[in-house]
Amino acid sequence: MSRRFTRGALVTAAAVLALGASACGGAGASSPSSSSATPTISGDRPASTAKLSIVTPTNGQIVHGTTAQLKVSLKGAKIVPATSATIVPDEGHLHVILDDQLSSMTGSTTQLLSNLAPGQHLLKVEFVAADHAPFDPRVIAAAAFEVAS
Ligand SMILES: [Cu+2]
Repeated sequence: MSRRFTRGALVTAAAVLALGASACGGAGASSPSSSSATPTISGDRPASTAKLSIVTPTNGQIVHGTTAQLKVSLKGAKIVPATSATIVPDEGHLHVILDDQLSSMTGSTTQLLSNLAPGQHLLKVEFVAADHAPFDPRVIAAAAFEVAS
């Protein structure tokens, strides 16, 4: 089993995330008179059949030490390598976002979060399509937890 989520892919996904965030803020600038003949590349994302939730850490949990076990429940979809440009509603992978920073992309529903600083943290996990971009509506779960020394 080779490790397919390379550093380069991670950087690409971070850029995609950043683009998505800015696109969300500045939408609606296009002229209504523009023809619909132009094919859209980034629009019209499919909906997903996935149901995602964070099992641990639980929302409000206090974690002792510098690590926390992330466990995700994913139903209605399966995880595939992030190498395909073919977008299927029930196939994708997970983006783990800690404190609004993309922490990892993973094909696993369990992961040890390490090097956690003391204090409050906001954890988000998103099920994204094989091209790293979100579904519409987004399949995302969040949990806030606190690291106590
Ligand atoms: Cu990704």
